[in-house]
Amino acid sequence: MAESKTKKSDYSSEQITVLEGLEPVRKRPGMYIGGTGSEGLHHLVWEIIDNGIDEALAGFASRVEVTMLADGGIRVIDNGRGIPTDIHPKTGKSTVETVLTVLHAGGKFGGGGYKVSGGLHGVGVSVVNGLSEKLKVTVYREGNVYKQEYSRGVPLTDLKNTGTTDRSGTEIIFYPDRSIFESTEFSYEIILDRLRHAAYLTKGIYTSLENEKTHERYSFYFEGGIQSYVKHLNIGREVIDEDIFYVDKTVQDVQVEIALQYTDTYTETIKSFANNVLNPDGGTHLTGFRAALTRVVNDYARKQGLLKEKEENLSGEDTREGLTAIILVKLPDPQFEGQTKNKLGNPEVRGIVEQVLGEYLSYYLEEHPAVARKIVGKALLAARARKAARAARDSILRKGALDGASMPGKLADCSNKDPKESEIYLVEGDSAGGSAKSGRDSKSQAILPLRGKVLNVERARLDKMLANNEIVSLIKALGVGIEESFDTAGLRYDRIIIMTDADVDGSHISTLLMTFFFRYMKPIIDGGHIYLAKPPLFELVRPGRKASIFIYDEDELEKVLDTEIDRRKKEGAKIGQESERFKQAGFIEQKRYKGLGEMDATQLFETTMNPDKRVLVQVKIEDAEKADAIFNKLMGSEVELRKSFIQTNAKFVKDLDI
Ligand code: 0RA
Repeated sequence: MAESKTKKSDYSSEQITVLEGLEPVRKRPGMYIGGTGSEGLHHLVWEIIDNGIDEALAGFASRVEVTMLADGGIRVIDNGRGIPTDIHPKTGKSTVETVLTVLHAGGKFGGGGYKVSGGLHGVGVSVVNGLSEKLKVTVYREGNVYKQEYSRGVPLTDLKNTGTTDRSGTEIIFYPDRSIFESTEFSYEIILDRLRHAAYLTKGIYTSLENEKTHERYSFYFEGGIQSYVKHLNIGREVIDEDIFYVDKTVQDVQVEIALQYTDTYTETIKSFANNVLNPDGGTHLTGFRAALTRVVNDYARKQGLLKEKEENLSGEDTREGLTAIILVKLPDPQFEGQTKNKLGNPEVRGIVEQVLGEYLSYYLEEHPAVARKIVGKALLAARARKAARAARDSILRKGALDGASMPGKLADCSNKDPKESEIYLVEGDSAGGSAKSGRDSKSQAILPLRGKVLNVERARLDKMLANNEIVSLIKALGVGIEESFDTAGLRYDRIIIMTDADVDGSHISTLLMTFFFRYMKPIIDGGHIYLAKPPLFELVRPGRKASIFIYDEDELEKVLDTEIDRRKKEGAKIGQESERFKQAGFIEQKRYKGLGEMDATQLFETTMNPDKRVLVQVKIEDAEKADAIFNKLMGSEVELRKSFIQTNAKFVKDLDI
């Protein structure tokens, strides 16, 4: 990531800073490409592609074509300027060789344009060379064709002029080093996804991918750029108007491109990019965007009398409900912040984005009164729903329903009131709940059975959720309140353990609960308080029916059986007449558990709740985020997806409020 401080406008070869050879790259590949697994492997492809994209951003290339060769290599061709072939004054070698053999000599030139490569993720093409068994470069430049080959970053030949051409550009073929990468198998889907996004974000570029082995091929060209991206994101969603707002404007060296469209969903999908790199945590461009949107929608609503003088302003959240937007800024010197560098930091960008969107969106609303009215109408609805939710919550709070004073009837609380020494089991169904209540250690373990309609938190708003007994019981039992009244200080249990059947329905219910925690009680997940209980899948019964072995997954079953059979063989037991493996292993029965309900209270405690023996899986924020994403997909407004989900999960959906 170290960059040479060169003046961008007058690039010349000597400005390439020569830092070091490629030995460090081979010694510590992880430092340059993040690792030697699949992600690191694909990083090599991104590096080459990004250089081609940079040529497109600088206005010199219009195509980036990738081929997964039948022999395992990757070929990337662009029609940019071609890597310069002149002799580099510092190295005395061609610039091609310099770019390909000197660390950090790559990306940072190209005539003052914006760059994808050499930025946040860019490490330079030399890194790819250093990590490749073989790399062949062909440059088409100023009428000539130049070629050179390398092995593990070391040139095998000089750069040779091999003929004439009327094209221009760069072609790189590389074979990742099998002694470095865990696998050198590239993924068509992963590369294709990258090329799709590159095409959305780089207006007018054509990208393509071909897999020579499978003969798959696909190409992308989006005349609309990020407008097409918004359209793509809204597939399956009901849009309030087909028209997509779009602006592309450069202010003080910062190019701002924004596309947006409203849908009739409750979800907000805003993706922000700086120099074509996604900023998952937003940053100054997103802040500017939000400020402008809130202001413009409110101004319009007031001017049109849709918002009366006495009424309070629409909140930012209200104006973003159902919004899908892409924010793309390009700037000469992007600064990224935060531990993961996921956030754009350049302070000037905020005002510039706010100014550009402010000006063009208010103009757009004036020009499209029908769309404008729908947007404002939607925001007003969102505001009303928000107020209704608050009123519902306040009324419930007034009744004391959510505070700790009254505990839900179904809760079997533990006697110890010290949260540090208490845990609560959220149990699927009343029957398992009953067994859990009789089997538990009542001093430290509380039980809350959950059943019936568990709410679809994706589509339900807070007011509806608070009308749901299961959710209210849960909030009450935990003692943390909800939304504005949410406070982890009230948490009554150190561990919240979700205990469901080890089947599809069970996993759906835990998905649902995790989604709820993710949306409304994130700090509890961050605090490491949420766990999944793991009930056994099998019981191996010994002769005499004493001290059964409980098994928690299929692999473990095979291992235990193998070990037992081996042990018995060594002891000289006669094995072989018995057909079933559990019998060969000396057990008299192998039981398969389908649900918690099949165990009696003692078994349930011993296998799943006894702190000395049980298996708990801590829910990490990534797990909850995944659950949330699954939920969005399945329960969101994508009609077709939902239909097929409902068809395959009839029992689960019956319990959902969708
Ligand atoms: C150094 C300088 C220039 C372009 C490139 C490298 C370049 C590298 C790659 C890698 C793949 N495709 C590429 N295309 C270009 C600037 C060229 C100039 O100023 O003429």
